[in-house]
Amino acid sequence: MTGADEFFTGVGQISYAGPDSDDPLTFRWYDADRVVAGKRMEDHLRLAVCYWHSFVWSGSDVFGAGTLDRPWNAVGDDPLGAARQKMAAAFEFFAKLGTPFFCFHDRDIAPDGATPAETAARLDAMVDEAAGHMARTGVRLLWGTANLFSHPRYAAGAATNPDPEVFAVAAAQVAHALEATHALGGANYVLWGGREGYETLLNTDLAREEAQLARFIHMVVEHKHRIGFQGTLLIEPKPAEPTKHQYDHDAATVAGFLDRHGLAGEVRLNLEANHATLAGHSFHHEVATAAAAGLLGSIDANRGDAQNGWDTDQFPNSVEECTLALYEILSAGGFTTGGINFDTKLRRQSMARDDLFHGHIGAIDTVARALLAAASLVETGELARFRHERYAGWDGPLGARILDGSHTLVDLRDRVDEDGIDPSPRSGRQELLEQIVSRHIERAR
Ligand SMILES: [Mn+2]
Repeated sequence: MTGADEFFTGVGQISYAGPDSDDPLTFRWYDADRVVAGKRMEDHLRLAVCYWHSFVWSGSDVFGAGTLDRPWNAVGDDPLGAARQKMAAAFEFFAKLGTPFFCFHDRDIAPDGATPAETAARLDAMVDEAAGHMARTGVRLLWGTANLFSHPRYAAGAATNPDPEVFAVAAAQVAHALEATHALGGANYVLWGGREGYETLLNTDLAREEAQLARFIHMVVEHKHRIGFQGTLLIEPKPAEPTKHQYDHDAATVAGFLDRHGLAGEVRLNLEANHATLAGHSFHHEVATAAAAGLLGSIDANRGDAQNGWDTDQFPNSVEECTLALYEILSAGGFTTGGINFDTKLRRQSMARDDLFHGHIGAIDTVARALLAAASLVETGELARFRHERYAGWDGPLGARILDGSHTLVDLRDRVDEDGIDPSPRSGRQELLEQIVSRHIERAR
């Protein structure tokens, strides 16, 4: 986009300039075509920009009004015109940044209408508009989702609402959002239950709400197959905020929920760094837990602030944290349909138009550098070798007979007595392993 319609004036195409570049509007580490561990960097990372924080959020917080320069938020009497203006700026940004994907909620791209029919027609119109921009720029859809938390009807949840009529409206909305995602060739569809939880147990029937949520997700699975959507369904865990407690608390909780309700094999996880910290976990823990359960789907890269407990959604800047997450992802075979979505927002005082570029460029270079370190850790196999040797006993006859069920407690008592089993403790080597990670990060070029 050029000329009068250009929104991010003064910023051109962002390109790779190498680690020694001093120009903040270049990539120092993200070199899309560079082959790392057998794949182009772009194909490993599958980077996406999120529509909501970047183009919808005005910079408002609970204490004050919007601060960001988002002229389309002054909707006036032409809400679709404003939505088109916002979308043009969004695709200008995606194209200049050079990220291959974007993500959206239905209400990010198309505003609510006065009636359900008008709301649906607006979404259809904006899906057509998006298809045009995608064809023009080559930007693809990593995932779509439905906003089931902003409208007042969802104050007590969507699928877990005490009123089945709210469930019905949410179901209609998700059917349409899934169809929109399918129409745009989305690689995944995400379910984030922003208000699927409770504020107080005094008015909450936990058993009913869990059954409702399971039924809702089964309906989404059914609809996915009915319309032939080939992408992956993902649940995004978060423990709290805005609710006091959210049912999709963390990766392990969702894994148990999926098993309990016969949904394993149909749904995987979209893991967010800041949601991990809200749950009292490291991001590394959440990614490793999902990988161990075979539920790794996609990630939302961001960070919180160590000095408060909020979901601040800041741009990631820790190469170490991202290296550990990417190490688990690469060790599990890498992303299939998933990728790295920057679920990130500017600070409220970052109100210059090019601040959105600075936030994303820093984040992209952080994950690119982490990819180099993680690939190097995987290629040399140093960590994997330690882990393999640590469990080597389980590959021997004793370990095998324990795991295949042929030994009982009594058999093991006999073995201990007769064979004189008397194991000695061995070093877990944590500090040494931490040094190995540091070395690979330092040397990643
Ligand atoms: Mn967040």
